[in-house]
Amino acid sequence: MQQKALTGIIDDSGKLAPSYAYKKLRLIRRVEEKIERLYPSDKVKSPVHLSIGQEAVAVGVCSALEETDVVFSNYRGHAHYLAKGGDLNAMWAELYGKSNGGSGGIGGSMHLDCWDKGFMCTSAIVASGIPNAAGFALANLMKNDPRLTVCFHGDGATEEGVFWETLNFASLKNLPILFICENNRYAIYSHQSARMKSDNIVERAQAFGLKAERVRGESTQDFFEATLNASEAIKNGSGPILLECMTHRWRDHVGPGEDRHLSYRDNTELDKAIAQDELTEIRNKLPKEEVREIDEAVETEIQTAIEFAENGTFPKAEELLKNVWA
Ligand SMILES: Cc1ncc(C[n+]2csc(CCOP(=O)(O)OP(=O)(O)O)c2C)c(N)n1
Ligand SMILES: [Mg+2]
Repeated sequence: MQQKALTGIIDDSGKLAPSYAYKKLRLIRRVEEKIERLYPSDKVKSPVHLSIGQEAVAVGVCSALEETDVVFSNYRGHAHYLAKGGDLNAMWAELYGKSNGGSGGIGGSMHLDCWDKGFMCTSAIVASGIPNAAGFALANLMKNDPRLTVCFHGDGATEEGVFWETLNFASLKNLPILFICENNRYAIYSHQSARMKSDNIVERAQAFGLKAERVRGESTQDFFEATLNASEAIKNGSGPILLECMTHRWRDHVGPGEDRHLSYRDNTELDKAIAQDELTEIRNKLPKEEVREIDEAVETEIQTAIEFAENGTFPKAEELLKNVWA
């Protein structure tokens, strides 16, 4: 906690500092808005799954972690990557398919990593990060390495068998792992109620012997506090914990733009979520001058990343199979 105070992550009262939270939330929002704007130009070479609306989970959770803790994520991973401190230049170049991208330009938006900052990987395959994260946690346990492993996944990922197999194994072996279920209620265009008999991910996780709870509210501070408590418990040997974080995806499942015209969800529900935007709420609490400075710094950071990506070169055709194992 002392380190968090020194780096401005928490304020004097021990809460997540509004200026820190705002800077992260703003960076993530503006990065994704810029991606949306650039997308039609075909500069972004892969599909994108935007987290606009869900940023509070990523920022709340990652701000509570230590830099050495390690995050695994899914294809909707821009927010997790940036909240954990992932390098924006490397991310933008990766989106542009350039060699100076984090995965050498061959992974795209769904395959991000930044090991220096404890961000292991994202993956396009639903639930595939879950057993990988548990394997990492098991290795750490066996090596007496105190790092926490954090695994972000969606509500839809809990419908994969491997999710429950992993919970069973993690619980059995008392693995030091935190599962963050980002429940935006949808898997592509299907509501949770069309996919599950009852809305009880937490109860089902508890049946495997895990501590599991739904986070009380949907603010950055709520996610921060829940993660701090869970992280402390896990580091003291509690075994795995699952936090269900309720949230709202504002954009289409994949690609830029909204999806209101598809009429698969109640747009008034979406309007309500947008009206309660966490970013705006925190922004309104900060002095105007501070907001202006943060906004300017964020725009400069994004512009620098775009230039970094523009200046990169595409990987050579002969490099295509370089990292293929078999
Ligand atoms: C194994 C597998 N099955 C199906 C898909 C297609 N698919 C991509 S995203 C997705 C929905 C996942 O929903 P959720 O886990 O709730 O995450 P969200 O997209 O809401 O963030 C599906 C079914 C896939 N990529 N991988
Ligand atoms: Mg979902």
